Amino acid sequence: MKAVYTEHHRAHDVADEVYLGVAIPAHEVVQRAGIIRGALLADGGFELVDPTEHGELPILAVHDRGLLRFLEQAWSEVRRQALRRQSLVADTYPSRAMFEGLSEAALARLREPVAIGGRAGWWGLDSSNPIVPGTYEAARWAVDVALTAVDLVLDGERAVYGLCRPPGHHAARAMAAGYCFFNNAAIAAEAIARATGERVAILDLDYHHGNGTQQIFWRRGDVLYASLHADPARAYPFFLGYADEVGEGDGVGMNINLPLPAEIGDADYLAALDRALEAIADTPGSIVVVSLGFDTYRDDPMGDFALTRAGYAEAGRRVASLGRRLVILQEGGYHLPSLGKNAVAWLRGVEPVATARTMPRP
Ligand code: OKP
Ligand code: ZN
Repeated sequence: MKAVYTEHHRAHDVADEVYLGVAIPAHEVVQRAGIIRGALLADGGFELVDPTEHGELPILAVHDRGLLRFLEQAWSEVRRQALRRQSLVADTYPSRAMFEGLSEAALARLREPVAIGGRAGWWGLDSSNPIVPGTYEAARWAVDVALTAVDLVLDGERAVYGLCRPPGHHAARAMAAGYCFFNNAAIAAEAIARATGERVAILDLDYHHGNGTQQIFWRRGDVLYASLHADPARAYPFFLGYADEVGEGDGVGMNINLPLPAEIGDADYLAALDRALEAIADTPGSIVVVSLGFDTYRDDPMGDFALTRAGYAEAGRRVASLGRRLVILQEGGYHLPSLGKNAVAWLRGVEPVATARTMPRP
């Protein structure tokens, strides 16, 4: 299997994140991608491919131009103001209750502030998502990783893995959030929809609900979003991800949330996966984008699921059995000792050793 990877992810080098008001060691760290890359190379069944640059247009097909500009400018602004810090976290977020009672017209007059602390709040959601000097560079390349995986699949590959870092599924049209800046999977799905004219399905298997992907395609009848994730009643992103969120307008029925309980194991998880796969099989289209997270692993420090490596291999097999082409993009997963082996197990489930390595070529 081809795997798209670039060292540019290293530019997004975060030391700490803010959790309930205190700095803790960051979860979404540089080592994550190197560990997965190393495991792919050690396995031998993967061909590493460099991403190619795709420019701003595919990003602007999904995201607000203001978000792109903010992320591009944030660090030079921090430097210009001579703020002495290694990372930028918003000072003030525009909470919904602040605007209670305002008319649509008054809401429409709300504007991006000039001060950097306010700008970060305007384009952000949560305090766990610091911006560092190389964030923009890395986030742009993560999009290029995803779009290169799309190119390869459109050129005929059956399944391609994009080792995106930073991840993307919490980023909405006009918002960065939860370690995510640009929504790699949404940008990939939009590019596929435009290139093929077909419907596209996004299967989100990260532990967290992909609120950003849901938001971007909420009213779209041509993009199916199906997600298995921790019940938002107990887990980030807290405010979205419930089963009754089904889409609106043309998108009614094209958003499927399967919130899951703590301690869920392989058997119950795979049963939920089958429900999502049935919905995908019922939707026309030949390509599925997978948002793949390993924070569902039993030892993950952030998740509370109890999945095993064997469960990942089976999940990969079942997704492959859809018989559709797959653009598989990395999202979360924070248990460093298991991350590489879990990725290999999942991807080998899609493309077993026998086909990749030992079957004679015609
Ligand atoms: C990103 B992805 C816990 C705070 C968590 C952000 C979580 C982002 C997860 N210390 N806040 O979906 O894996
Ligand atoms: Zn996650």
